[in-house]
Parts: sequence; structure tokens; C-alpha cells
Amino acid sequence: AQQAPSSEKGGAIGWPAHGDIPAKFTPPTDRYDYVKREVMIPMRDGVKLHTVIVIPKGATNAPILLTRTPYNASGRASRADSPSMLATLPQGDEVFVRHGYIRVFQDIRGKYGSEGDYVVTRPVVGPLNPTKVDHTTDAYDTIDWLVNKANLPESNGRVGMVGSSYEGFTVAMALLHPHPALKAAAPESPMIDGWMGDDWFHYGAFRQANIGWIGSQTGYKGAGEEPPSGIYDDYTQFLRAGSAGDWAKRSGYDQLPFWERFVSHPAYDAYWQGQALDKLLAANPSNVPTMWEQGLWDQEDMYGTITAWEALKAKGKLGNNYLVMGPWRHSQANYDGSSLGDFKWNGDTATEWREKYLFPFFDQYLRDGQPRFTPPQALIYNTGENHWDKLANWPLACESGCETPLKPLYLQANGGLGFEPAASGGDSYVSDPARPVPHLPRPVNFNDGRWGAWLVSDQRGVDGRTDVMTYQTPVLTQPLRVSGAPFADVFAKTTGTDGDFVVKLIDVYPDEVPTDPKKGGYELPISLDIFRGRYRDSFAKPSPIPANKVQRYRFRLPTVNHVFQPGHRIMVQVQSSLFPLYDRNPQTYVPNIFLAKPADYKSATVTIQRGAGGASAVWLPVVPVAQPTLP
Ligand code: PG9
Repeated sequence: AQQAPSSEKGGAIGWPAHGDIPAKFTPPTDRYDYVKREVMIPMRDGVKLHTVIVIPKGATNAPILLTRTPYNASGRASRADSPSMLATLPQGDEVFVRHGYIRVFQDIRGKYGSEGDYVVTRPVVGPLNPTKVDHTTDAYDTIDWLVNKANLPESNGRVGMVGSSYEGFTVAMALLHPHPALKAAAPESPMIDGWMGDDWFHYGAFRQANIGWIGSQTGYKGAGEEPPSGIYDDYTQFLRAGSAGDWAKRSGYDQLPFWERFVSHPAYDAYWQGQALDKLLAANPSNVPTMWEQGLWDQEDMYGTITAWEALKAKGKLGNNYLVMGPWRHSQANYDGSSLGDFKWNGDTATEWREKYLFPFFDQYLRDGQPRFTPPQALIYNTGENHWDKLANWPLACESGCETPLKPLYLQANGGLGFEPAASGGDSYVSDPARPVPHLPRPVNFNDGRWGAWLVSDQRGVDGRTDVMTYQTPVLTQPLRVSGAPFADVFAKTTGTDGDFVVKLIDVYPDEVPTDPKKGGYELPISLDIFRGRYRDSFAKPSPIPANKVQRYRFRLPTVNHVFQPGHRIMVQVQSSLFPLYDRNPQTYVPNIFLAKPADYKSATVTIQRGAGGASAVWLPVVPVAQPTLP
């Protein structure tokens, strides 16, 4: 047989003695412009937290930018595997990298590389946390370690904290008892109150869009998977499942303590009230210069920033707390802010904010010799005129305490809408839990790429459904500006004994938009929310709705800074479901909707009252279009 040629060592030519993979392969990093160190930082209880430190090569006397994350510090510090620090770190960090900052990402307790027990949005030490450690102490101990020259000789001993979403929550928690070396903070769309208006519920309606996260985040210490469903259309998936509790049971969530706490605390009881970070911050206001940021179409944490900032304003702390609201989806502040969905803004608003506002705000405190920079009290994008407003105060109109009160825009007969009181009457619709109103045109898959921009989606997708009540003004001949938080004020009766109310404030584009034909007639939501009727009298103590008796549902809607232009109309839509984003209300009162049974889900006829029987309206923060803005 043809002998295979032999190598000098008596085998086949070139045969590797121990295979092609050496025991250790370390690519050289001498041409890298940074050094990456991974350390385990000890907390006061001895638990060590995995921390990734990225240092510009040759750095001395450099400031530190810290983010404490539940989403894998190593991954967060490695946008790309590159010799360049700029390419390695996330897009949002670029301006800091260009100015020689040290960047630190840390796995929070119990996640990924860190030791200890993970507790979702770990409550502060106290009635809800019997241990001696929380994110306030862990941030303190981490900063204490980082500014010790023996540990990080390259630093100047000053730290800024930044982060969005859960990472914004850990920034806000650090402010409850800040380390003296914490010189600036930027909580971006932070999780401040999970029940009232951030990730878990909105006014008691449960956000099913996030239920998969509970499995992937609390089922595993490291990267996890959401439970597979085998059904692409999440509308179908959750409808077939029944209640959110049924979905969870089928997914094995009875193994997950965090889910068990949900089921045990469906109402706004001490468990949730004790975690209201806006109240904790107001009770412990810090002097750390802080820039609170969120998106005006933030589909995940729309509540936290404005609520925390208002709470600190009420404590007289505007001297070190500034508000930023951009035309952004959740966390878009750290990416390109040129557009959202089909809407284009006046340039890359997010990069503009980071470079012209966030960075100089931080830099004046984190590096010596930098120019003083006082941001506007409120930097809020004007979404109707497409430019930033730099305002000396905020809101410009409100329910109480503002120069300008809210102005009721009444639901009128025949689908009208106007500032004049409406004639008496009612508009009825059948709300059928078997046919809930979709939050996006079906098929709806939470991971189909539409989640980020869903809040700017055209509402004509549901306009015309018999269970969506649509009211609109005549075409406007003058611009109308709204700058603050509108309130929904719905008077309604139902044949059921429970029910949800969704109210949407919408800007209707002219029938024709020559420069962008697809915008003709677009129904752009500028503010919308859902309210679970059982909580109309008390968030802590739900009560059945007395059937066929008019009840009042009054709730604050997300903040707007918008101008309805001439040629546009103002529209309000009212409906009783927003699915599968929110769980369905069975519309018959049950003690705990997570445990509702199929037979509990019943159609109900809902009547929205107008005029003397109940002056349903949306109360708007109407102000003159021209407002003084700072230079
Ligand atoms: N606040 C976001 C979130 C939390 C929980 C579930 C789903 C999303 C976030 O931290 O990304």
C-alpha cells in the first residue's frame, strides 16, 4: 500500500504532537491602546464582585466611569474584540474614552462572575432586605476599592456612575448613601418603581412582555434563555396560555422565587411600596450632581426618571438634579438618536446629548481644570417642532403647583373632541377577553424588532375596531403646545366587575404629507398608558367595580413636550386591553388575576360617559407655543 510520507519524527508529515490547540494561546496586546484587568472586589460582607477595568495605556491621574450591571460585565466591556479601546467599549462611552477615562463594569452580586446571592432589584437593607448589604453598600465598597491607589494607581480618585435601565437602578441606589469619591451620576431610564410605571406593572396591569426575562435572568447565574414557546405569534401564545400565572406555571416558574413574589404581591402593597426608589431618594437626597435621563417614547422605564426628579425637586434639590428627556426609545440615549421608527429628528440627538451635555457635566467634576458647565434645568426635546428645548423649569403646566393648570379636552358625541364641555351621553363597546386589542399589528413577537419603536407605531392598526373608542378634534388651524404630564379622566360603567382602561393621546397627521407620503393620516401616540380598574380607589387595596355604576378612573399619563401643528388633529383613543404586552383583565373580579381561571374571562359592555353623567376628558398641559428657552 502506498505508504504515507513520514515526518522526521516518524509520523505523518507535519502531524502535531499534541493536536493543533496549545495549552494556552495568548494573543499579544502590546499594540493595544488599553489594558483590561479583571479583579474580584471584596464587599463589606466578604462577597467578592467580578469587576472589569479598562485602562487607557499609560494613563495617570485618570477619572473613573463606573457601571454596575446584571447583564455580564465582561460582555458589556467588549463591544468588539479590538486593540482599540474606542471599539472595545460600548458606543455610549466613546466621548469618555476619547478623553482618557478609565471604564469599569461590574457584575452585581450573584450574577455572572460575582459571588453572593442575586435578588432582583435587591431592596435596600431594611424590612425587605434582612442582610447588611444592598446596591448602596456594594456601590460604596466598590468605589472605595477603586479609588485606593494601591488597587488602581492610574486613577485620580474620582468616580462617575452611569447606566440605563437596571444599570440606571444601580446608579440611583448608589445615591442613597454616596461614597465621597462619587462626583457625578447619570441614571438613565432607571427602574424606580416596578409596580407603578416601570418594568413590571403599569398601574397594576402586568407587563407580559417582560415575563420571559424572569426566566432568563433568574433561572441562571450567567446568560440564560427565555422559556421556548413553540408559537411565533405572542398574541396567540399568551391568549392560549390563559392568565400570566398559567403561562408561568407551564414554563416552570414555580421554581423561581422572584415569580412567586409576583404572585404573592399583585397589588401595590408594602412589598412594592418599600421599593419605591423615588421616595427613598427624596428621604435621603444626595448632593451628588445628577443628570436624570429618559426617552419620551421609552417603552420599558417611562416612569422612573421623571418621578425621581420630581421627588427631588419637591425636596428643593434642583441645584444638583437635572432632567433630560430625548425623542428616544428605551436606552437609545447611548446609541444613535437620529430617528425612532418612521420619525427623523434634528440630527443624532443622542450623540449630541452625550457629547454636549452629559460629558461636560461629568467632566467638570471628574477632571481638574475643565470648564464649568451648568446644564439647563430641563433639556426636553420638542417633538412637534423637532428641536431641543432648554428650559429653566419643568413642567410648564401641571395638576397643581404650576403657573398654568391642566386644561380638559372633553370626549364629545360622535367621536368628537373639544375643550368645550360635552353633551351628556355615553359610548359603549364590548370588550371581549378572547379578542383583546393588540399593541402592535399581528403577528406580534416581542423579539420581532418592533419592540423598541412600538410606542410610535401608527394607531390606525386598531382604529376602527369596535372595541376602540376614537375621538378627534377638527383639523387644527393654530399650533397647540402641550408641555407636562397629561391626566386621563375617564368616567365609565361596565357590565363586568373589573376592567382595564387604556388611554392614548395621539397626534394625527394631515391626510397628505407631500414630503413623506406614508405619513399621510399617521396616528402618532405621544402619550399612552393602561390603568387596572380595581385600583381606582386604592393601589394597595383593590376592589370590585360595581357593575353598571359609573366609576371614575383618573391617572397620570407619560410626560409630553409636543406641538400639534396646524393641519393636524388631536385624537384620544380609549380601549380595555393592550395585548399581549399587558395581561388580560378577566373583567370579573377575582382576588388575584395571576390565578384567574378560563371561566373568569368574560366579555363586558363598557360605556364611556360624556357630559353631566361623567365628563370624560384628557386634561392637557396646554401652554403658549413660544416659551423662553435658555441660550
Ligand atoms: N429595565 C429593563 C428590564 C428589566 C426587567 C425586565 C425587562 C427589562 C432592563 O434592565 O433592560
